[in-house]
Amino acid sequence: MLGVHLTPERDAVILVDVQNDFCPGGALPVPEGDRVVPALNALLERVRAVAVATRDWHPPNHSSFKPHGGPWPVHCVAGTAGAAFHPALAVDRVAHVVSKATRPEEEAYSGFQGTDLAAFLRQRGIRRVFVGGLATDYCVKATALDAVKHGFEATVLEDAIRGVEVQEGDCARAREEMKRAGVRLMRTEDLT
Ligand code: VGL
Ligand code: ZN
Repeated sequence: MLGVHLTPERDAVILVDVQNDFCPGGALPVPEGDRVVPALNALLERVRAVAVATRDWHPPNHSSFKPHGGPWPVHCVAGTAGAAFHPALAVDRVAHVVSKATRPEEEAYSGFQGTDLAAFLRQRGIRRVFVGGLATDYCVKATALDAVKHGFEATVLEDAIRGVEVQEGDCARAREEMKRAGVRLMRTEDLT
């Protein structure tokens, strides 16, 4: 098997927005969103890498919310149960939590936007990031593209992501856009 070996000296796994509101039953549910949890947990159990988790962490009056002129239902309000990580996610493996889009006028699909994520990774000597979570066509895509822009080698874990698919084909287009930008797509089973 053509596998990639991960080491915590060089590699980080980024868990993007694995939060209750993005899972079935949540405020902005991603179809099968909860399915990323066992895939990511199994990966973190098997490989040695620095794990980082991002979370959408909005104020109640965030500009992305429909009542405030935005496109989305109210979701991931800081401190609420909907904003909490999925209860089964292996948060004990997570070395650093990154909260994003924390101010009313600031939207941040990327975990790098307005956060200390790049600085944290650089400080730890990380050169490669492996990205999974929610949602493929929004925060996963934006985070992977920004990782490349920040000079990291970025891989998206195809079996550990799910998308919103507001328009049919959004996830397929997101994958193409990521590939064009130099993001690699791999399955978690190909990592050791
Ligand atoms: C996200 C829509 C709105 C995401 C966040 O995590 O992909 N999508 N806020
Ligand atoms: Zn949001």
